[in-house]
Amino acid sequence: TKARIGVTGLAVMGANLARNLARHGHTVAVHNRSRYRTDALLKEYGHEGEFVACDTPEELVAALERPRRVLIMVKAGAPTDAVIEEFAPLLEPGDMLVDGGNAHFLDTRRREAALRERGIHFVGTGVSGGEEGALLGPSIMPGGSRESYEALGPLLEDIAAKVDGVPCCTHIGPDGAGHFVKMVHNGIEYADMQLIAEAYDLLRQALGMSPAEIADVFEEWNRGELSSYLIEITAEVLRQVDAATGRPLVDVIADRAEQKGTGRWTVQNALELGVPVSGIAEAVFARSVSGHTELRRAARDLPGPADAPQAPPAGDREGRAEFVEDVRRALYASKIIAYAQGFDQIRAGSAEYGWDVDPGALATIWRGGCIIRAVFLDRIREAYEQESPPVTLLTAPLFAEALGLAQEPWRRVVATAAGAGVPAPGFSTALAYYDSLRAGRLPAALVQGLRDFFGAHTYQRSDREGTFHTLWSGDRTEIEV
Ligand code: NBP
Repeated sequence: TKARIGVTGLAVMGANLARNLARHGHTVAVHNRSRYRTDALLKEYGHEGEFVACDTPEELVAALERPRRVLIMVKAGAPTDAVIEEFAPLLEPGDMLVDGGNAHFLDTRRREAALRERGIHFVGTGVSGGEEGALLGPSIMPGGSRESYEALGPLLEDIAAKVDGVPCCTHIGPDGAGHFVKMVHNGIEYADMQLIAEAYDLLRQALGMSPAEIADVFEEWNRGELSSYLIEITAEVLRQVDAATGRPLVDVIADRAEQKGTGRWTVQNALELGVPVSGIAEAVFARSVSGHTELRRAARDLPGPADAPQAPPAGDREGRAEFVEDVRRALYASKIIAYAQGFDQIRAGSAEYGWDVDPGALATIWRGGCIIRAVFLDRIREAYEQESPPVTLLTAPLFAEALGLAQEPWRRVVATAAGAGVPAPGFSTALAYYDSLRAGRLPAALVQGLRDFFGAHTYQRSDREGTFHTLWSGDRTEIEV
């Protein structure tokens, strides 16, 4: 019998996806550029299911039933192009090449267009959940043609995570749509982690709580509306003690956050589309600030507030509990903003590239398997399933109510952070966005006035139609242009 699917690229992700497929009863043909990985997979896990070890791309292709499905799990970038060039000539019209790597969606669009001309379906697929997700059930975001999803979808849905019996996999949209939403997913993940880190920092610095005490707080929060994978593992990381020094591990880890680039891609694309994703952008910049050792060293002696911290002192138990609750509400509100902005970007991208992405379906498949999995995504799904979906998630009834309850605590937290000199860029930018959208009038009017003054860029009036310019260097009368 022929294999149902082939996997090429058997590093950790490819090997785990191949095992996941085999464990679900599918015969999997496996191939890797260097044979040792194929051997290792067969030797250690060959008993888990039916594998067909292949030495060459030709062997892999020959081992597959038709239409052929080849899942590429190699390093993103040039290696992906190299592998596509190896396999494409061996395939026939109707066959599918699936890229499960972290490709940039514009590369996916290019590859899809080129392969479509050769009659091959190219399926750029976001896969989230890391190594463990790949093995036990990831969240899967396939793009590409609808036709390809008919042949591939059932297989992917089989190995995806399930929430309430619903697989965390759906057809996202044509060409680069799958990789696009995976990119924004990662951007949201950046924002979520930054907000969690700020909440921790405030409890630590303003209240003077220990990492273990803060772990207790996160464990408690994980039982409520914040319940999520990231909140859960925050408690675990904060509780970890370094074996070498006996200190909390979080105090020993160097405070420089690294990045692989998907957050940066998200913000670059948001700038192109003109979508304000300030929460994600601040998170990317916060990582970048943390890595600027030289800047930080140079600025270390700049003055801070004289009387920090501003939060309730150790004796004031009630006040301290109230502050912890304020931080929880600020975190939840800021999280709503960051997700709303990410979903705005998905809607804008979908319109720009002609994809018709269904945001409710996306929230559904992010409920499990992926890093941002959370109860909260069910609320987003519900918001988009309403008869008239909201223009922004902020005004969906449930979120509007949560923001209403949170807004005063949120202001207190941002004020406390500013007073105590604790940086909270994520909380602050989220609140500023909330207030900007709410504002009856924005000072953008003055910006337009300035632009007209120095560059004759003209302006519109709010009381009548037309385009106007004031003769700033003349008699300062207004003309219609
Ligand atoms: P890596 O990203 O470390 O890639 C290693 C694999 O690429 C090996 O199989 C290697 O073959 C192969 N490869 C390279 Br490098 N250049 C090649 C070439 N020119 N031709 C053929 N094969 C080549 O593997 P990974 O961490 O398993 O990730 C795979 C993909 O999944 C990446 O795109 C990654 O971004 C994405 N992803 C990773 C995660 C995660 O949590 N790690 C999550 C989601 C998505 P060799 O053995 O012969 O060197």
